[in-house]
Amino acid sequence: MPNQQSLPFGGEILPGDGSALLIPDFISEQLADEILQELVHQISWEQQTLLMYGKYVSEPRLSTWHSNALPYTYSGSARTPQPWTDTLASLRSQCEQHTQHMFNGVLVNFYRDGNDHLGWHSDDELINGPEPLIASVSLGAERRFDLRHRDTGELVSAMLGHGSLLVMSGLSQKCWEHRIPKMPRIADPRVNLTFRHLVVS
Ligand SMILES: O=C(O)CCC(=O)C(=O)O
Ligand SMILES: [Mn+2]
Repeated sequence: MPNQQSLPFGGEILPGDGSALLIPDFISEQLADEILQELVHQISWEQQTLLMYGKYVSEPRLSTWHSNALPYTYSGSARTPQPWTDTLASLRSQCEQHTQHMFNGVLVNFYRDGNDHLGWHSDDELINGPEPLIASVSLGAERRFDLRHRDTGELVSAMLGHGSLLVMSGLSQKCWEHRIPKMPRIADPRVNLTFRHLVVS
């Protein structure tokens, strides 16, 4: 696995087949501190159970799905939409202004410590559209984000720090998988918000 010192600090992190653009200081430290505290304490966190290889397993993190009315189904599990809070709507506007794209839902993940994680996957469900643009805001503990090319197996990693924004677009979901690996030495919590535009017919 990559040495953390050698990981890119901002800019484009993919060598091709899509884009993943990292902006490390998207939100000021003070505002990021306030939003993190609010989200950790005010969201009614849920722990999803998924059916995997015939067995029910609890996701190793907490999460919620917020949108006007659209349910979101991934790995066979439909998320009931929660309303937008003022803070989530304000973050959405900041992401919309920065990316010049509209978002109609946000999946919020709460990694309680370094044992919480997210396995290899792509956000390639049909409802995301063919080449989705996803704005991913990170707050709290810095965690490593790995990407793996589906055909070549090439690995790329970056550290996602407090207040950063990662914008994934183009072929990034079709050609690459991504994950947040376990980092058991990390004791602090992290919240990640992925703003998405679900395509409804
Ligand atoms: O926590 C992260 O940075 C990634 C979240 C993610 O990939 C997802 O919610 O689909
Ligand atoms: Mn994802």
